[in-house]
Amino acid sequence: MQRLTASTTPASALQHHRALGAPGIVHLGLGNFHRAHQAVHTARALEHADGPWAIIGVAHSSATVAEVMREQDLRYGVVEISPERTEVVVPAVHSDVLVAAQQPQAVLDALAAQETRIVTLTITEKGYTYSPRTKNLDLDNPDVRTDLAGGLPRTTIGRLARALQRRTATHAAPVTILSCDNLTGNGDLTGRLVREFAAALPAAEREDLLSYLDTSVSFPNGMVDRIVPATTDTYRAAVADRLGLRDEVPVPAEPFSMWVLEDRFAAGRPAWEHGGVTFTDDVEPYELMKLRLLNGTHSLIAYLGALDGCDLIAEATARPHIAEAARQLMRSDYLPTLTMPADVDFHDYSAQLFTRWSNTSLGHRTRQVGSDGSNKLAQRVPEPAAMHLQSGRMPHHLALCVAAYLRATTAPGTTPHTAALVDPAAEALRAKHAESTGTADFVSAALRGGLLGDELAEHQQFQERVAELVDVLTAHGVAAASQEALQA
Ligand code: CS2
Repeated sequence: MQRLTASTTPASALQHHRALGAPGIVHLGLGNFHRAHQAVHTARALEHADGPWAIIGVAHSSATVAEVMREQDLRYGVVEISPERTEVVVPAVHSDVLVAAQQPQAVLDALAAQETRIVTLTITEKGYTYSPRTKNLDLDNPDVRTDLAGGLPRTTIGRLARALQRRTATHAAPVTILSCDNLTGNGDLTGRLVREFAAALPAAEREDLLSYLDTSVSFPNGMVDRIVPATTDTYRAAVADRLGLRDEVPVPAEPFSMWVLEDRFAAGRPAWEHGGVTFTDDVEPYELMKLRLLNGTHSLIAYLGALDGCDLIAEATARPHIAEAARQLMRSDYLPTLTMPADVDFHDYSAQLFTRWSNTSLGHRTRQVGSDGSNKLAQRVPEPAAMHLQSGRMPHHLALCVAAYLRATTAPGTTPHTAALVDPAAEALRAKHAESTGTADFVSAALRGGLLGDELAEHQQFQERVAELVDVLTAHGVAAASQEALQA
């Protein structure tokens, strides 16, 4: 079978037919999410107006996708899949791909180039090298320290700061840095971390950079949403079936996609308003709605599902006790902490979430959503939990989410799906678990270790509730713990 390349891409699958123009965008984090979300919205915008919006995609360390994309003339298929239909589109918006671990100088050059107008990021929560407890740049992180000392940077924040320094010293052209990660106030946070990095530099290096940051660099906030599982042979087969071509790096995605952005671009942007993007002055209600109702509930479903023996999110959502726990988490614990965006109705949104989670064709795995909980939960649990606790109410389902995370992480042998979870904090949590005198002691040690911020680290009643639920999960399983959280 012929390979997917520029010359074999069928016109019917190609997402845009206009000129890409110069590479106005450098994207850090060439993962599946970027390739199925931002690339697709940008291709749609390019259908409306020509570039300069070709994208240079930068992989952080793995060269696999970049190498195959090069072999395929930077083409790949996005397989939009639901039980009703499967469609393959080819966004074709990349003009080059780089691998930061192998080509750090080329990455710095691309970020510092005058023609770069926007730098977009999907580097996941842990890529921001900040402390989930303080939300400040983690100055104890050895890579951050090395980047501050000079030489070619290894962290994303270091790379951004060093590239901005070079821009200041050369052309000083304005640029936008656009975070597309699931973090509260993702633009504000990125801007603050870059400033903290700049502030930690020697005085002689610091001043010009800080004033360039003030005058010429913007960090809009944004909310991104599309469920994008890992690639498997099923999706390679779907491209072969639909296009009659061999694509080694297709990206699966649900049909749904949403991107809400603040319109604060220092040096222009693609006509994304024609590419399905919503612009607003106030992204926060969208961000919090999505981070809590979708991502927070996703975590609960993933941990309860993995503990209950489910490989897939759709399988977990189909179990009535897990679905009920998810519904309660949304309605009782999350909704009261939200101001829903004016154009979104809670009932419609939550019903739509259930439909999306129940997409059985998608193959989204509990292990994918459940991995990296130590970085993800900090965005999804502490703030809403604290809001309830401050007004004297126990958020039982947030406690259940934390309990399920702790149980899944410290008893990986429970099912093959808990065994498959990957988390940078797992080892430390297991050590605490082994040393503790009982569940309450363990939960308190885990939370005092900074897992979920300062407020929950001090809240004894919350910790006791989490410990009770861990005990029920351990002794009686997921259905009993879901019932216990409900009865409260
Ligand atoms: C998920 C997200 O893995 C996770 O933590 O909750 O990746 C989720 O699928 C996306 O944010 C959907 O937009």
